[in-house]
Amino acid sequence: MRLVVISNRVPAPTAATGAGGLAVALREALSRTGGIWFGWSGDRSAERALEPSVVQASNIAFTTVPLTDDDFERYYCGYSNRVLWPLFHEQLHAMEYRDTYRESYEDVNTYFADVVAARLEPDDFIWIHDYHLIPLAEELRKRGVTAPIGFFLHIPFPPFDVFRALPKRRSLLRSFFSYDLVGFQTAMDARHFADAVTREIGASVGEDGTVAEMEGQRVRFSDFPIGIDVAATSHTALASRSTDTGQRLTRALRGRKLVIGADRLDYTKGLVDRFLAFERFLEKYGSAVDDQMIYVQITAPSRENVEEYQEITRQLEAEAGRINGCYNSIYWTPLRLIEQQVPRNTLLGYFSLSHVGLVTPLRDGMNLVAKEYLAAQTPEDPGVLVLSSLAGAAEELGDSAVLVNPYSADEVAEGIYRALSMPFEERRSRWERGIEVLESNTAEIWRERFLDVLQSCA
Ligand code: GDG
Repeated sequence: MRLVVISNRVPAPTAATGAGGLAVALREALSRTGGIWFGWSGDRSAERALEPSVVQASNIAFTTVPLTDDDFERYYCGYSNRVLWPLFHEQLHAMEYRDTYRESYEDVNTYFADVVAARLEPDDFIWIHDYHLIPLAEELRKRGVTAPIGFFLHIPFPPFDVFRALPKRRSLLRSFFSYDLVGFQTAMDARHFADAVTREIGASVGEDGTVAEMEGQRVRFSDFPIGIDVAATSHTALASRSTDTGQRLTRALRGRKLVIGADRLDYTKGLVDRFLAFERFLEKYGSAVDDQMIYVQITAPSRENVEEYQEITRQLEAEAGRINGCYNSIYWTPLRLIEQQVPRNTLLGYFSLSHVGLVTPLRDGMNLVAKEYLAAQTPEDPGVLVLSSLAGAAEELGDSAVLVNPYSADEVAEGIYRALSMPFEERRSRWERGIEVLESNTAEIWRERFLDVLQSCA
């Protein structure tokens, strides 16, 4: 038995261990059984490749192909990031549909299928990741692949009333039926999926809501909330407190409490609304917290070629300048915007030294920052997570975080104040509940649960 993982991007073999939880979890799964990690190399070239480039690192073959400029514009920036990403996050105003995007999406999935199908062995099983590659199993089946194929959607599945805004959506829904198993982040996503396939393409869903059937095709589906490596995250965070960067932050804080946010730069993360909520917090509580706290927002650049992302950068810079302009004084600048990717251990150290973690996406499949933030705290002085009720993580962490509606600046402002002033006993008991949840569903447990069910489909 050999595992074949397929995702839009494949991490460099050398980078995977330093990267976030997901890359590590998948790499571990691959190293256990040996296998292939296939996807886009991140390069663009004039022609698609007939033969992939393969870098063998111990028992894993990192197998990649380039995209053409057209593929990049239409499949990646277009259908994946301007259609499916906003649609699935219920941000219809950001959706920009074109038939040419959809055609390119389908075409790149056939390109991937051609390259992968030629490299499969009889007892392989295949795990496909995320919204870029929904039709891939169907294309593999057309090429005679009979291996078990699983799919995991990292982002939310939208309610049917939102989903039906997608033009020509039926074939996308039908393509889910070529999988043996489809995993979602939350039970709500799985329900939305069941609703869409029954209402749109007349599938029937079994009473327990985990099997859908259509024209003789049958797919199992369920929620498999993604986890993190709690022990490694906590260990790295603790170790990072006493490094130079950790000590430098402690000195810079001069006893002030740190509110921290760290997000990929993306409109779904609700950063502009978060800044406005922080302004509301300063309006309401500014005199009480004057020079007693600072808010640091780290935004790691992403998808820089997509115009909307450049626009958020401009908005954030303008808002940060305006808010600081209103509230800073000779001794206090309340908001600091750091527009760069911080090394992972430094970031976890910052989480550990902070008092409040601010995670307020407008919608999110799960949100690993929320989980990493809790794992980075210590029982001696745990920080408080202020979490959007619209993040998938809220389904598991509702008892341990201060839940807020990210669309309400008042609620977020109050959440920040409540977190900053929360008594030790309450902080500790909330954190303990959170850690218990995280330990009961680590990255390893998530992966093994999914692969066990997938194997049982063989
Ligand atoms: C998708 C879904 C789902 C952030 N800033 C820095 C940095 N990060 C790391 C975090 C975390 C990762 O990036 C972000 O993960 P999220 O889960 O928050 O968000 P997406 O990238 O949108 O991921 C999401 C996830 O897939 C997994 O299924 O949870 O809902 O959208 O690990 O720590 N890392 C470093 N520097 C930074 O400045 N090193």
